[in-house]
Amino acid sequence: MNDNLALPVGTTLDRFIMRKQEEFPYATGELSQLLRDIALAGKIVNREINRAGLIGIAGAFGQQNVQGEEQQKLDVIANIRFIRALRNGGEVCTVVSEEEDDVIHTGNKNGKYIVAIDPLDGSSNIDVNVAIGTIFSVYRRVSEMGTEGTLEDCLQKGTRQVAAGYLIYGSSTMLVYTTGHGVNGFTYEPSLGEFFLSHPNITIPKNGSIYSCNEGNLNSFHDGVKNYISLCKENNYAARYIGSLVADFHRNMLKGGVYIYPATAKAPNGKLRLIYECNALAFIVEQAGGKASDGSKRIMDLEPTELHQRCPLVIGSSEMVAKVEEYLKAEVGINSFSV
Ligand code: AHM
Ligand code: MG
Repeated sequence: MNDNLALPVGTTLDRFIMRKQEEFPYATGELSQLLRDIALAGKIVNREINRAGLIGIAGAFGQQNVQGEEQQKLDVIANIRFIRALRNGGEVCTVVSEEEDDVIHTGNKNGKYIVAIDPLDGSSNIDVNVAIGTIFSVYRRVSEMGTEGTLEDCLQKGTRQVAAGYLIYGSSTMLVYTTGHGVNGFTYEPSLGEFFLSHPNITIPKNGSIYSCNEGNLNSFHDGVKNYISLCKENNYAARYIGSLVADFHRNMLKGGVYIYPATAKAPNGKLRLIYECNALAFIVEQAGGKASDGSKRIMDLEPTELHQRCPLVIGSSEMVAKVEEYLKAEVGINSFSV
């Protein structure tokens, strides 16, 4: 699965992408360029985040997105930066973004790819200096070249992703991505303006002792989830919940653990979005040897029916995810956490 054993820690992202492309004789370089475009926008967003408190771009924007969530100024800025980079790059015909009601056509009718993106995830943590992230998925279009992308292009199953990744703006900034040949992580060196390979061939431990969920919602979880959380407590697992999906996911992938966002009374289908949050992380976790489920079904097998569709998410170490599924199955009459 992993094929970059020859590339040492410290390799720049650009060189890494170029070397990967050389391994595919018929590759045209467009996906490579697309990944570079995302990395460039990520550097710009990283800069904006780091100085947000100084230049008046912290705080609420004063509008809600299509999902009725309060937009932060940085949500809006990140959305503009990523869309601009993808438009200028030319490889992408259509973008689906958490911050936009409808699809965005870039004008690149000969672009081969569709990108689904959450430009800045973890909005509630933006103003308080806690890690936040960007999540993205890349699909090959199924519609005719030379036309605008279609809804069908954007509603492909997670199994059809050709690449997925995230940026985490944390104690350091990292880009982690997969093109289906393992997962690699790059750390940003701000004084040089470069991402360097720091975490080659990431694998997630099969089991772990960290569980991450918003336990404030416990009363409205299904019994299966409640029982699993009791098991975690009996085993003295560590409860770790940042409230930024990327950050919680990243920690659990490196250390071993499970992240759970089940159905709740407030969010009967879960809170997280299938197309630009769950599928991307599902692709990454599977490439790292882990598992992602909605409580009974594999996330990447779910059929998307709408752009901003939500689904419950259980993701992380394979044995822990399997255990949550087992506990949910034991609940009479419930095959998934959706209600
Ligand atoms: P966002 O895309 O509006 O930032 O919402 C997604 C975030 C995730 O990053 C995080 O895991 C979750 O929402 C936290 O939700 P809650 O505050 O309900 O625990
Ligand atoms: Mg989000």
